[in-house]
Amino acid sequence: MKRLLVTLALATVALAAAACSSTNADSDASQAPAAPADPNAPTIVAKDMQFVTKDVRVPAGKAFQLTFTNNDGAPHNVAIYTDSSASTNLFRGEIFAGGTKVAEVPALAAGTYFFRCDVHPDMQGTITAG
Ligand SMILES: [Cu+2]
Repeated sequence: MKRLLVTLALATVALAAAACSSTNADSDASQAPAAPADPNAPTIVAKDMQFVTKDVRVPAGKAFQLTFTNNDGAPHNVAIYTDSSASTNLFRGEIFAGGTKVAEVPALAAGTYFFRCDVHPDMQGTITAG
């Protein structure tokens, strides 16, 4: 009797685990890319004259591929500066309207940086390298 209970308990755990993992797989596939899965290849999205992605994390001291998707008909880019004064530029992405482009961004030392659209400086976000 005791053995049967243990078996039942194990089976229940296994079923729960299976249900859990399949749920996770479904939600991963359907959810919006709020947080990029791969920090080495972050994605920034612009829509309705603002960045949908306002916080980006990248590895420190390592060049990374930045995917920029512009869902607007208006031209945007992603330009990275040391801080919000935008006086020292570290990377300037191509300005384009409607579409996706991938750019290679040079390594950033650990810290927090500022990014904006150079065409519309009110479009802003933060990049954290760590
Ligand atoms: Cu813009």
